[in-house]
Amino acid sequence: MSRDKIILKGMRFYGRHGCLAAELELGQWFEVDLELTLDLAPAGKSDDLSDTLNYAELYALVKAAVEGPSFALIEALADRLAGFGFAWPQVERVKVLLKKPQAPLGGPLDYAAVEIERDRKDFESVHQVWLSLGSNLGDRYENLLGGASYLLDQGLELLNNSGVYETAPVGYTDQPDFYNMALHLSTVLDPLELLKLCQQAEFEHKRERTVRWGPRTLDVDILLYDRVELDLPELTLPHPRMAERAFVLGPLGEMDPGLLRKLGLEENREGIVLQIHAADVRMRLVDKKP
Ligand code: A4P
Ligand code: MG
Repeated sequence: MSRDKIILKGMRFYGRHGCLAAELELGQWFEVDLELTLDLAPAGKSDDLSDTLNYAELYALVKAAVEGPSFALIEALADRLAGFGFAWPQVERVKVLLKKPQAPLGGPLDYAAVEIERDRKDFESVHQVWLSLGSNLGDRYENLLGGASYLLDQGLELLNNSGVYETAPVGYTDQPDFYNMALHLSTVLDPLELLKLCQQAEFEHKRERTVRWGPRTLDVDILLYDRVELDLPELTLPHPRMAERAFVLGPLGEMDPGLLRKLGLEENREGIVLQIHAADVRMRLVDKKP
C-alpha cells in the first residue's frame, strides 16, 4: 500500500438526502472530505496529469452525486462517492467523511457524519460502463428515455447522463435524423451479460433489424466497459467506431471532457475535435438534462 495521498477537504454542496420529508423537500448543506491513497511517484517524475488522478474530474463527479437524486442514507451516498475514486486505476484506497452540519435532530450540533474506508478489492465487482442510445423512428425522445429507464429498472445504476441531441445520420444518410444520448452507469454484470441486457432493451422497444446502420426505434451500444478491451464476434470493446462519431463524442464529452484521454485514446483527439466541428455534422442539444 502506497503512503501517498490526494486529499479534497471541506467540499460543500447543497443536496436532498435523508429519511425525513423536510430533508427531501428543503434540502441542506453537505460537507465532504475525500482522501485517496495512490502512488504519486510516477506523476512526480513525469509532471504529466495523465499519470495521476485528475481531482477536477473527481470533484465534478462528487458534486453531481451530492446535488443529484436523493439517497435515504448518507451511508449509501458515501459508498457511491467512494466508488468514484476507483474509476482511476491507480487508486488503492478511498476514505470518505460525509457530514450533515444542519442535520435536523432537534437541537444544535456540529454535524452528524459517516466515515467509511474502502479498498479497491471492495469495489472490484462493480464496473463502470458508458452506453450510447440512438433512435430515429417513432417518438425518439420517449424511446431514449424509455430505453434508459428499462436499463435502470434492470439494476444498472446511473452515475451520469448526457443531454439529448438531435444529430444528422452517419453512415447510411438517407434516413431521418437521430436523437442520441449517452449514459454513464455502474453494473455488476459482465460484458456479455450487459450486451444481452442492451439488446433486450432494444427488443422491448420493438426494434427490427433490417438495414445495417438504417432507421431504428432504439439502438443501444456499449462504448466502454472499464478499460476492458475485447474482440469477440458478438462484442468489440471499446466500441470500434466510437471515436469517429460526433453523435457519440458530443454526449460523452458533455459528461466528461477528459474521458477519452483518461482511457488512453488521446491519439484520436485531433480527429475527434475535427469531427465535432466538421461543417457536415449537424448537432443540436434538444434537452439539457432529461
Ligand atoms: N456488437 C459488437 N460490439 C458491440 C458493442 N460494443 N455494443 C455487435 C453493442 N453491440 C456490439 O449491432 C450489430 C452487432 O454488433 C450486434 O449484434 C452486437 O453483437 P446492431 O445494433 O444489431 O446493428 P447496428 O446498430 O445497425 O450496427 P452497428 O454496427 O452497431 O451500427 P452502429 O455503429 O451502432 O451505427 N447516426 C446518428 N446520427 N446517430 C446514431 O445513433 N447509429 C448508427 C448505427 C448509424 N448512424 C447513426 C446512428
Ligand atoms: Mg448498434
